[in-house]
Amino acid sequence: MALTKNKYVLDFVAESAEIGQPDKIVWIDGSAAQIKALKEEAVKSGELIKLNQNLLPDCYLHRTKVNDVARVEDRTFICTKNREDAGPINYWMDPKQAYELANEIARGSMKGRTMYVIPYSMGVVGSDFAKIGIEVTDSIYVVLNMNIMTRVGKACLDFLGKSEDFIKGFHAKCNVDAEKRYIMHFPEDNTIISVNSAYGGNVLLGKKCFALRIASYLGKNEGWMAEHMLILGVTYPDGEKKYVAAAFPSACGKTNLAMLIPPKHYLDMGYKIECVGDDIAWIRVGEDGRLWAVNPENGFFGVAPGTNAHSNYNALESTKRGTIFTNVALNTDDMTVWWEGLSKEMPEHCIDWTGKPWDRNKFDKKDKSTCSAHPNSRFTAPATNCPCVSPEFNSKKGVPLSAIIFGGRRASTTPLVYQSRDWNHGVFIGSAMSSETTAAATGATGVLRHDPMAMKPFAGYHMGDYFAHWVEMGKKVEHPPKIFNVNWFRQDKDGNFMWPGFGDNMRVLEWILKRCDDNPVDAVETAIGYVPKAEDIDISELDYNISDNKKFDIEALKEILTVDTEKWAKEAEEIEGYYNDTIQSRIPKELWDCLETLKNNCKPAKAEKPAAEEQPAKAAKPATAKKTSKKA
Ligand code: OXD
Ligand code: MN
Repeated sequence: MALTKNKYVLDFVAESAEIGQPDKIVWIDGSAAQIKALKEEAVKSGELIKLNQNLLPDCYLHRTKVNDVARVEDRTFICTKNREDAGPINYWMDPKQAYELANEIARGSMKGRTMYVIPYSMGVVGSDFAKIGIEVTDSIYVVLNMNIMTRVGKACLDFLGKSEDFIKGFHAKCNVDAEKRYIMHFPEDNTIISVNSAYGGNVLLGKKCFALRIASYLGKNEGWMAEHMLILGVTYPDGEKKYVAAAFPSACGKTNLAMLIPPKHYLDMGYKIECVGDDIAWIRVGEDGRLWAVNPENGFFGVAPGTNAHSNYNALESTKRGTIFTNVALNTDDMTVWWEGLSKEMPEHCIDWTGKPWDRNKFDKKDKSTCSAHPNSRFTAPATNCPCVSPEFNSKKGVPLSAIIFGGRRASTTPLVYQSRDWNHGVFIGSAMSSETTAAATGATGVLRHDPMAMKPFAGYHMGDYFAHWVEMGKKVEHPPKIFNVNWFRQDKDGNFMWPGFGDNMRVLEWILKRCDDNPVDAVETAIGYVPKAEDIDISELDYNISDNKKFDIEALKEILTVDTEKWAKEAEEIEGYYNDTIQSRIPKELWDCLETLKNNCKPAKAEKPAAEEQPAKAAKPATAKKTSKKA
């Protein structure tokens, strides 16, 4: 029975049913009884495998088809009336043509199946940030995952009332035919259509499709921001709390940073990290002139491989109950799950992610095809399971941001951390981000590509307009957060990671937040921005072997803080090429000015000048075209 009288919702459901032609329509009220019954049905049909309920209560395993394991960026479309508005780095399709194509593919595909109607809210139901979505789908897996990742049920419809203001999402699994797979967004119609996939990022329509692509478009028009960012809180020994948002590309450690456990001596002093979100931030200007952020999601859709008690204890704990695992291995000895990196010991009897017996003796860590779990295998876990979930997780007004951090995987060039000179320079740094690709999307991994603000796959409109929106937001915020860039992935000449990462990133976070104080710690002004003095990063009790014969020490720290102006001159050229050849138009003048400053700062004559007196560089100092390059 329909859970609402809202005419617009009823019309959307009726139109969807006309296309899909399901045997049955079931409205999801989100009640425990309904969810339990759906899990039982999915176990019966083989869509879910019930795991050991003593060791992993209410946990299940799901396997996707082997052709359907990641986001498909080349089949993801922004369908705007005007092609230019989708911009040069989104795939575009004419909306009329897109609707026709999708309808033709989906027509009759739900025959013999049930169509579920999921009313959900991104953000705490009833808060100023919250937005309602209705997803129809013929997949129980989608219903169960959406029930973890979003706030689902009748309360969302009650909040919506008679309004037309909701995002329509139509998902039909069809035959999971990769050649007919389309993820289509119609930002001008508040509509999303996804056909022929059952992989999370393509079908949990509240996540990437709504909370990033459609929301970024809404944010531009309504004066707020939807970003691919984690949000974390740092509690100081005296109880003070500060919040940070950080944008890293997919599978580059957002979940790890969001839940980090500080090194022991920080814990002993009383420092604590709390997780508000691990993937998406919706950000608005608060009445106090600061930026306030919420995590619109309700769970974590985290990458499993590499997650263990050392790399991310809190994430692992979050998966211990009420979790759906996708494409990990099944340990048949005790009906638990396993993935590469979970433990040193590999299970003796295991079914791999494709459903075949796995022989640990054939495992070769250099050959991904020998892995038991898919490199992009996932866990969908409720946020409230997380031992360090922030008390502000359900806050209706969000948390105020002191800092925004950008970062990517860069083997060289980019130092461990640096700070922008001001907001616009920070926007420039975000716009110029590049990172090595990962298994989160189909295609080659480890290839360096531009990923501005980690939003390349997620900005629902022209990237030049998106940069301009950032610049505009800067004008609206009286007390903007400071903007930083980090790189945990610098390598030595033998390819060893030079920074330990994980919990030790706390040391960098501490410096970042000190730079946000009224009396910030000093920094060195370089060609690219403010870099820490090595002695200002706390490396006490840091015990890390870069390689068998090299331990991490202050010299190694100095090395990863180095700004090589020759390399940066090349980087500036590269950024200019990206602006001109890829983004092409609509890039705001403020960013061109920053690029010009970078180019000037890296000119050999200037770079070779003897370093001038060091500046007690106040973060709030207005941007100057200062040309000296100093080493930390
Ligand atoms: C994700 C992604 O799943 O970015 O969060 O791909
Ligand atoms: Mn993501």
